[in-house]
Order: sequence, then structure tokens, then C-alpha cells
Amino acid sequence: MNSSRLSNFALVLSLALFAGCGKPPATTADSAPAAPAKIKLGFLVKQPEEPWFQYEWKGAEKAAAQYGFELIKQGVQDGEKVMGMIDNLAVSGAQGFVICTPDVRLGPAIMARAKQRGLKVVLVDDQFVQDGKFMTEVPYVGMSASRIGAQQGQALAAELKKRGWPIGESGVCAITFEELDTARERTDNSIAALKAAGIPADRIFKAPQKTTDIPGSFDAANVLLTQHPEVKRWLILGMNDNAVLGAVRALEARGFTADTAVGIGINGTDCLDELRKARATPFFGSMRVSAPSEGFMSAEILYKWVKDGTPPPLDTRTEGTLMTRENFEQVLKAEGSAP
Ligand code: FCA
Repeated sequence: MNSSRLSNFALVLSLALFAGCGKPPATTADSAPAAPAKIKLGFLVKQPEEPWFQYEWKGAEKAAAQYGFELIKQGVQDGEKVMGMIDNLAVSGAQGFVICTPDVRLGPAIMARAKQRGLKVVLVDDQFVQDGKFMTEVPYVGMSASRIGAQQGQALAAELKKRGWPIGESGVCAITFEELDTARERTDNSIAALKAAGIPADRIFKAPQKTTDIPGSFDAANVLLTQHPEVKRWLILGMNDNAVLGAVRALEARGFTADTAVGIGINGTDCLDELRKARATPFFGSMRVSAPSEGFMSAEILYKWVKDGTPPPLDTRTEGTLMTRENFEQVLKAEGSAP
């Protein structure tokens, strides 16, 4: 073979290699073993606009950074969105997801679709229900609803006593959402604690909210306030901060102030702007539960289950502490989540 034939041969060979590989011949660096693909996990929440869930996502992001997995966050406001998202997660190679479902009765359908798609599921906040019973076989991370509810009721009773309000002219506005179990557990136990502290049952009025947002509780409170113009001082409870905030707005519209109404929420995330207001409003405080911790823990449990097969704990509960205008900055700082 003469030299020009040889170089033609080399050219043809390298072109063939080039065409075959779709990229230039491998270099030494390319031939090193590829890094394993990152584990992908979803984190789906029912109300992405609520600060509670944004803080939960922050906690989950911290877990993703610490363990080196990819986190896919998505709002799922109804069943159709959940089902579509399960399919998307599977197609994108995810191996599981954490979910706060838009409806607890979707549990069996969500589990069936996840199983079909080979995805592991961890629940946060709202536990799935099947035939009226909790699906306790699905790992769950959430607040101790009954204890936190009871603390809310005790704190409200203590405020009533401190102010020396006569019970005969006072009333309790209990914003309820009984179709959600964690909500019902919170408000039932709050009401029970108020009764145990001596508030008569006939001074406690339930106002059911149709939607779990501020407009929903505003409307519910308005109906109640119209029915009871004789009540001069109000205590307000509800399943979360937004439930109490809506009622506070309705009371303010009728001239009530921090001197004539006291509300205590639950979450401690959706009330920060309210507590920062220069003048005190009837929103007195909130049972602070750490949303970032719940987000971190649920994501961590799922990650370890996917990565190492670590059996997930089935029931993980978090506790709450009373946070008020006076101490909320310290509480946030101590938790390391001051925004
Ligand atoms: C429910 C409520 C949220 C939060 C969470 C822990 O999902 O809707 O606001 O309180 O429980």
C-alpha cells in the first residue's frame, strides 16, 4: 500500500467510525465510567400557593441537596392533575413521590396508579382514606393533629381568662372543615379543650368553610357573625392559619379589634405578614409546626427507601409550639428558617 492509499484508507476508517458513533472517536476522558444517574423524586402538593407548602418544598430541597437527588416539585390541585403527574414522573425516570393529596379519598386510585408505574409513595400532611378508614399501610408524615388542636384550645381559654371576658357575652367562632380528617381532629380537640377549661358548649359555634383558603373562612365567619350579633367578644379557632385569618378579616369588617377578638391559628407559616403588622390585629398567634422539617423528613424517608431499600416508618408525627407577635422572630431563628 502506498502512502496516498494508506491515508485514504485511514480517512475512510475514521469517517466510518465517526458515522457509527455519531460523535468523534472516544478520548481517554470519555472512556471513564459515566457517573450514575441521579435518583429522581417528586413532591406533589394540593395548594402550592399556601406558604405552608412552599416551606415544605424548601425542606425537601434541603434533603435533595444533602443526599444528591433530583427533586421535581409540582402543584396538584385535583385528581386529574395527580394522575397526569404520576405518569409524567414515571416517564421522566422518577422512582417515587411524596404527596399531600387534593382529596384524601383519591388514596386507592393514586396507590393503584403508582403501583402500575413502579413508584414508591410517601404521604405528607393529609392521610389517605379508604372506606372511611386511614390507609395506615402507606408511610405518613404529619402533625399530631389532636395534641396541637388541644393546645390551640387551651391557649385560647387562657387568653379569655387573662382578659377577664365574661363568658356570657363571649363566643367561640370555630371554623371547621370536617371532611378532611386532620382538620376535624384539630378542631374537635380544640373545642374539647375549651370545654374542659370551662367554656359552655352553647357558647361554641361552628362555621363550616367550603374551601380551605381565606375567602372560604371569611364567608363561613360572615354567616356566623350575622346569626350572632349579640356576641361582644370572640375567640377564633380553625384548622390552620388561613382558616383563622379569614375569620379575623370578617370580624375586623364588623369593627372587632385585638381588644375584642382573639384568634389562634395552626401552621405558623401563613401568618408571618400578619404578625409583622405594626398594630396588633385579632390574630393573636399560631401553633407553629415546622413545615421545612416535615418536607425534609418525608423526602428523606422516600429517598432512603428508594436508594437502600430502608423500610419507611409508617407514622411520623411532629409537634407544635405557640408562636405570638412577641416571640415569633425568636421561634423562627431558633428553627433556622427565618425567611
Ligand atoms: C393540611 C392543611 C395545611 C397544613 C397541613 C399540615 O394539609 O391544609 O394548611 O395545615 O395540613
